Order: sequence, then C-alpha cells, then structure tokens
Amino acid sequence: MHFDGVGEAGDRVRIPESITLVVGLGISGRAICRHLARQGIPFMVADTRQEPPGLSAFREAHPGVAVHCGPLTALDLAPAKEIVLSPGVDPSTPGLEGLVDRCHPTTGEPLLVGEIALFVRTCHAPIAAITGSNAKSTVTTLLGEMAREAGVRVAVGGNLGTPALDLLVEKPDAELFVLELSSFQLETTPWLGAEAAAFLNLSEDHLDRHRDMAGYRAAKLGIFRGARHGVTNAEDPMTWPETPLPAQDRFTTRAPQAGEWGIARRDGEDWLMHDEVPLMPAQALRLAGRHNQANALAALAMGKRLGLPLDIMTAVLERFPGLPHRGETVAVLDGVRWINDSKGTNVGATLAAIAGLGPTLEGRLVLLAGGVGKGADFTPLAAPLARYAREAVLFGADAERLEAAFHGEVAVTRVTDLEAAMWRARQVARPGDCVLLSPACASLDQFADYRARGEAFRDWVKRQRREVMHGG
Ligand code: UMA
Ligand code: ADP
Repeated sequence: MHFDGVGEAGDRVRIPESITLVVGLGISGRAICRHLARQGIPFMVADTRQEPPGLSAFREAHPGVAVHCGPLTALDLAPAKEIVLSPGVDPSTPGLEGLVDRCHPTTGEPLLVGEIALFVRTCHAPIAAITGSNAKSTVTTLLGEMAREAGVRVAVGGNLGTPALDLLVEKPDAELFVLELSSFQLETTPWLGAEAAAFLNLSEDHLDRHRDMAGYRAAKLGIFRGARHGVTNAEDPMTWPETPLPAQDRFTTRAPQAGEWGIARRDGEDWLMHDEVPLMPAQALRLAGRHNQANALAALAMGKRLGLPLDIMTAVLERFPGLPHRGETVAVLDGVRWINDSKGTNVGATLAAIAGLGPTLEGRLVLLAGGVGKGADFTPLAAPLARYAREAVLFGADAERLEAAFHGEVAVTRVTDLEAAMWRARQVARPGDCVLLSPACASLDQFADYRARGEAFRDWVKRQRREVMHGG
C-alpha cells in the first residue's frame, strides 16, 4: 500500500485495521519501528513534519514501510490496531483528538500508547523507574552505577541515553532495567509495574504541553502505576502518590523522621542518614551542593529497595563526578569561575544552581539565561538573583519575558545570543565571581539541544583560556 500522500482530493487515508501506526521519526520513533520490525508486527509511520530529520536513512533501514509526512488530519487513524506516539508529539495534536481515551474494540487496550507501554509488554526483568522535573539523569546514572558495582547485570536508559526499547536488544540478559522517564513518556504508559519508582521533585516545566501544573503532575504520577515500592520527596508533597503503594520511602535534606532518608548533624558535620543510621559524611560525596545530597539519598533509597548493599552504594557516591552540562566547572579565567549548567532547562534547576552556588562565592554571580521558556513563570528567580547576582545576561526567544520577571531586582543586559552573552559576562565579571550558564529555558530556538548549547559555552571558554595562557 502506498501511503506517501493523500488519496482523492479532500479524502483522508484510512489506516488499515491490522496496522500499528508509529507517530514520530525521532530517536524514540525509530526505536519503536526497530522493535515492531523485530516482533514481526506490521506498521506504518507518520510524522507531522514535512521533512523529518533522518527520513532517507529510515527509508533505507525499513524499505517498503509506508511513511506519511505532514499533518495527521490527512489520515483516518481510528481503525488502526494501535497508535504508538513519540514523546515529543502532543496527544492533543490535530488528527489525534478523540483517540486519547479510546480503547481497541476487541482487545480493550488503549488505542494510543507510547514506547514505554511496548517496553513493559516485552520486558521480563524488574524495572527501576525515575521521574521528576530535575535530577532524573543524575539519579538514574547513580543508581545504574550502584547496581553495576554490586555485580547486577543492569541496563540504563529511557529519556537519557539509549531508548528503552533498544535496551532490550543491547542487553537481552539484563537482570534490572533502570529507566529515566519523562512526563511525556509516562502520559502514554497505561501501566508500568515498576519494582521501585521514584518521583524526585516537581517544579514548572513543559507547561506549553501539559497546560498547567495539575496536568504535568498527573502525567508524572503515572510512574507509580503498579509499582511495588515508591520513593518520594518528603519536602515536596506534589511527588506523593494519590493512592497508597505497597511500600513507600521518603527522602529529605532535613533530619530524617522515622524510616526516612535524610541529613543530620553529628559532631559538627552533616551526615547522610537512613532513619537513625549514619551512612556517610555529606562532605564525602563527590557531587557538590545540597540538591545533589537529595539526589544521593533518593538513589540510596531506590538501591536499598532493590537489594543493593549500602557499602557499595556509598563507595559509588564517593567517586561519582557528575554528568556533563550539570553544574560543570569549565575553567577559571582571571579569577572568574565559568560553570556550564546548560541542562538547567527550567526554573527549578536554575534555582537549585543559584542557591547551591551563591553562598559559596567570594564575589557574585553573572547568570546567562534564555531560550524557550515553555510557558514558565520566571519570577521565583528574581529574589535569589537580587541576593547573589551582579547581572543577568539574557538571550534567545524568551529574553524579554525573563527581563520583565527580573525587573528592578537585578541588573539586566539583553543580547542576541549565547556568544554575545559570554562576551558581556567576560566584560562585567570580577575576580571571585562566577559566570553561570543555567538558562532556565530549552535551547531549541538557537541550538540543536542543551548539549550543543553547553558545548558552545565550553568551547568559547576554552578558547578564552588559551588566549589568556598565551597572552593573546
Ligand atoms: N516532532 C514533531 N512531529 C512529530 C514527531 C516529533 O513535530 O511527528 C517534534 C517534537 O515536537 C519535538 C521533536 O520533534 O520537538 C522531537 O520529538 P521526538 O518525540 O521525535 O523526540 P525523540 O528524538 O524521539 O527523543 C525522545 C525524547 N524527546 C522528547 O521527549 C522531546 C528524548 O528526550 C529521549 O531521549 C528519546 O525520545 C528516547 O527516549 C530528550 C528530551 O528533551 C532528552 N526530553 C524532555 C526532557 O528531558 O525535558 C522530555
Ligand atoms: P533531568 O534529567 O531531570 O533533567 P539532570 O540530572 O540532568 O536532571 O539535571 C538537570 C538540571 O537540574 C541540572 O541543571 C542540575 O544542576 C539540576 N539539578 C540537579 N539536581 C537537582 C535537584 N535535586 N533539584 C533541582 N535541580 C537539580
């Protein structure tokens, strides 16, 4: 069947009943297609973009698979056996309306699902699942390292690194899958059944997609569907499940209450604790900042529920250096520290970076922020900036909204792009200061992704360092 266009003028192309339709040709969509091909399930593909990246490579890999590019309204999707959505595709995209709550007439399964629903059907090993507005990648990576160090055959991926479905072939003998899951992925996962599930924190993000905080939280709470153990943040009630789980642990950066994972002062030193048991001095953690102590406690709580030995987990915490683009010091130039926190793509992450760094500085912060704000309210950043910042240098699509939120609280300069922001920071920062790229925004208006943004920052700072060293 040919699919690369619309049938008669005005007609919609009807998806046959025996066919699974994959929507989206990105990383996730391509992994879904590989999985369906392996399983011998007939499928077609649609992408709402006229020219999705990687189309010709896809056609080579899957000759004969029909592909539709352009609006989904050109298709009659309702007859399809199943529709598997990529995470970046909003279930309210025109053409999908009315299908979200629809079930297949014979199987009774939801018609619209995502990659993780397919993963759950095929995976036979326990799943440890991690979500939250921030710290997912850090906690997922830490937990994966802890399991590996404990001798468990573990596969790590999901929203970070390898897509979940590819893990099934990359590590067919895995005894444990540690998955970072986004709200987009959870929204299309009717049942997860995790052995252990963590909801780390909730702050404004992706409101352009989820409309409001209630919608965003509801999507994230999907992490607990069918979970045996839950791990939540005692200081953030938004992470608590609405219905009780068989077992639940909480972490906090305060002194732990009965059964909690927390931080307490002993002999003048902060210690990571489980209930009344001291585990390690907070200073022994290689990751810096209070927020990373919370992340360590969440990983410990998950690991304990998965049966990992505490001594092995604390040893991992002592040497884990952190992931690139998350609070990474690139260089010190003329007494000014330059930090790449390009993964700070929402207000909560940037708040944690400012609150973590501000009190440690001799001088002040020069914050570089901007990009696509995803509908967030930036005003919570104004007070900490007033306290710690010399200037905020703003760039990108939402620079004007950021400036309005900071008005009167901190000196602001608006520039066109990141490079101009770095030149401005080089001009105003004084010895003892810190230039922090923590944009509180997505990068997609000016970069391929947050990594490209972080690398542009890193490369520029390194060039400057070479010039300083060579007296240029
Ligand atoms: N798109 C269309 N039409 C389509 C399909 C996609 O316009 O038909 C657009 C989307 O709106 C989006 C972009 O294309 O702007 C990419 O979307 P996608 O679903 O094709 O993305 P993938 O390349 O498949 O990557 C996705 C995750 N991306 C998103 O959720 C946006 C990746 O997470 C994830 O690593 C990958 O699947 C494997 O599971 C990235 C991400 O930014 C890291 N995640 C968000 C976050 O962490 O905040 C949720
Ligand atoms: P995610 O995968 O959820 O985006 P990352 O581990 O990649 O999480 O970190 C994303 C951003 O959040 C980084 O800028 C990091 O500095 C910041 N961050 C890390 N831990 C926390 C936390 N506990 N609370 C708030 N922000 C955090």
